[in-house]
Amino acid sequence: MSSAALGIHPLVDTLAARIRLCWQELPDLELMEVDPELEAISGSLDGEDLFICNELRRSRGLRKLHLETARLGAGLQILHCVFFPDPRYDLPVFGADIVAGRGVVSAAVVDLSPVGPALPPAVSTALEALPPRRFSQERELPEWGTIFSPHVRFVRPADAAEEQQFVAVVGDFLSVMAEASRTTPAQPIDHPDTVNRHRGQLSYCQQQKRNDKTRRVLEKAFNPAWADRYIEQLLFDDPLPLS
Ligand code: BLA
Repeated sequence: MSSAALGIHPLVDTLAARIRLCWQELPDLELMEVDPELEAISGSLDGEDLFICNELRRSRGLRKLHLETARLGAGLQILHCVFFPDPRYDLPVFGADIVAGRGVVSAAVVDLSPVGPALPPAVSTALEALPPRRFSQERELPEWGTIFSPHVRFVRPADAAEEQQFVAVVGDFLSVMAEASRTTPAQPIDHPDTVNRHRGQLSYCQQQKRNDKTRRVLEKAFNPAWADRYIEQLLFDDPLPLS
């Protein structure tokens, strides 16, 4: 079935395509198996269609590339995407979240988030050099949002032109991430910087798990135990211990 027939907002569709295109440009791209129970989830809730599609890859410097597209209940469509770095590489976390309902995008977030006190200098420099892109409705970050970089964009796109502009911002951030993943060297697994980045990624995952809005939607669509397992094992699984 086409995504339009499934009722997916065009912004979700366009961004998913943009992210898959970026994957193709990443070095040493590999498929990663998704738990068959979680790859394509469909069901119904109060007579509404419900489905979730999960795609996983990995590539040089990135332990897990996750793209989730979902339609949950009455007209709620979500794109969730995270590129988790391998802690041996000095790379940020790429994260994006789009929440649309009844044709309106209420939240569009994208960031390259640090796993230490600051972003890698080359990443900061590249982000600072991006073309300025303005949105009429900027949104305020929640209290757990201290994990995001100063470059985070969190907006409510006002119209189709701003939606297209958000796609451009995501494209900009993806290019910076792809370039960094091509050029950043690996450090030893027991290097103090690796250990610190591992800790930083754990804390990124912990903060994201404080987003009650994600948990509430999943609990309502499924149940609390399912939501908990899904968040812990797929959305924000901790990086493997270093030893
Ligand atoms: C907000 N995330 C939300 C909202 C919902 C979800 C319903 C509220 C929308 C709004 O305030 O307009 C739901 N997001 C989901 C669900 C999934 C999901 C169910 O990804 C997955 C199945 N969230 C992320 C990532 C980022 C992120 C990677 O998963 C950022 C990089 C951010 N989502 C994020 C932020 C908010 C949000 C900052 C606003 C939270 C708030 O205002 O309290």
